[in-house]
Amino acid sequence: MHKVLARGSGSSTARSRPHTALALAAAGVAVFAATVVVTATASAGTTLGTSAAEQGRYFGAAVAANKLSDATYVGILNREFNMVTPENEMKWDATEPSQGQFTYTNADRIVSHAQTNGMRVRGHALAWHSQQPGWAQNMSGSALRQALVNHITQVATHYRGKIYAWDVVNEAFADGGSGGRRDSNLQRTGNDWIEAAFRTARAADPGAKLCYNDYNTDGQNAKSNAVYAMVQDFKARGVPIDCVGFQSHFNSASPVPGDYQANLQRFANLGVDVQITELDIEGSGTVQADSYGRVVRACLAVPRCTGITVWGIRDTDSWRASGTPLLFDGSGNKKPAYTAVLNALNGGSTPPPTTTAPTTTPPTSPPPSGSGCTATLTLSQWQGGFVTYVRVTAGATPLNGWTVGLTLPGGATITNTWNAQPSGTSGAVTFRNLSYNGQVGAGASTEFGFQGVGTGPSGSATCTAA
Ligand code: 9MR
Repeated sequence: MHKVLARGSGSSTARSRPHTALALAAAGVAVFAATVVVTATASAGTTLGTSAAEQGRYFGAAVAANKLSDATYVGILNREFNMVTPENEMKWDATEPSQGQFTYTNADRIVSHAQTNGMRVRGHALAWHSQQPGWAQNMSGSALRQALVNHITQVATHYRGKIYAWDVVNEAFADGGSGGRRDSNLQRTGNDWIEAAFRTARAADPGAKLCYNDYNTDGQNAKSNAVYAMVQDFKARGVPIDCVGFQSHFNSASPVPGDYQANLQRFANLGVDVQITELDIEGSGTVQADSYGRVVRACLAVPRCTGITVWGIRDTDSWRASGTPLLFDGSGNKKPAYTAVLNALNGGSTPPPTTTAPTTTPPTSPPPSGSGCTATLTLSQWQGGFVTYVRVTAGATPLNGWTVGLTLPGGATITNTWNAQPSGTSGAVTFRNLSYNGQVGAGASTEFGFQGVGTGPSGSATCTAA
């Protein structure tokens, strides 16, 4: 059930991104590896995924396993997106249709497609009042609590190491002005069911970011205030929570709220990442396109907004197809909304981040003549935060795995890494390749990146072939 609240419309303000040349200059921070910076800036991305990656974000889509045999669908998916969310395949009714009998076939197909094609996965959803199997719907009390904990343990363990972020709990708060929890069989097991779910998920997959996900929380209102209070309480008490997902299903009765960016920012200020998790906006033409652009600019203006996922690929793939809410039409053509999103990711009407003259000569990195590899850093620094891109280039021998080492300045903390596995978040850190980008041909290169708070690394990086 959605959109029972109609919010007042409001115009969202276009904001410039924080990591502009101005911010760089004001911060007086060295930008180096000039050649790479110029390349990255001059060649604005031409797909949603690459353009988002240039901003240190991902761009994802909800994917249905039964569409992976549709060539047009897969063509767009592989070209445009670098994150996937299984639309239904990881839900409780799909993964545990009979108690204790787990079925992962369809979800595994999506995860495997993602891994093969260099995409990451948002897991959706471990605990939800809806789409429960019949046997769970009929349970209550401690038996249901135990079944939920077992479900989370089993599913999160099955996918351990393969999930970027889990929607651990979905839609647990009530609509309207009550500011309370939604009544459900899960809620009736005790108010601590949400924290029990998060603690269980952390134990099963310590490497996944753990998110709370909901709708009608996109602006400040009684419902989002209640979620905010829960996140604040979890942070204060050490309940593991890393991110909050804002579904962002919009239509004319429930448009992008005027305080969308401010609402994302206030959650980020609690010390969690924020993600736009199920974006769709009903409509067409420039009106729809403008709303999409506003959403993207809001995310880019919030340093801890780590990515955007649209809830389907073509309009005909949407669970609300009649509202034509997505970026591609039924034939797979790009809509004006697509162009608005891409332009927003590439800087839109705000000036692109002009490259500041390098104050440090980059360690020039011709492909190494011997075996081994080199790592070249590109730093984008703004007041309080940074994004670092690292290009790994193979020498004369192809790489079968690589490790990059660097030291972060004191006070710097990594909050998000993509395309590599970091060993830590501060001080001396190493980054290992993931399963899909360890193999690099002789003289070829691959890129990973990380985002953080504080001052980004301005020294050199080591690269070691596995
Ligand atoms: O897109 C999903 C659709 O195929 C299912 O029939 C529906 C059943 O509840 O769930 C849809 O996905 C929902 C998501 O899991 C949670 N937030 C609302 C989504 C629909 O917008």
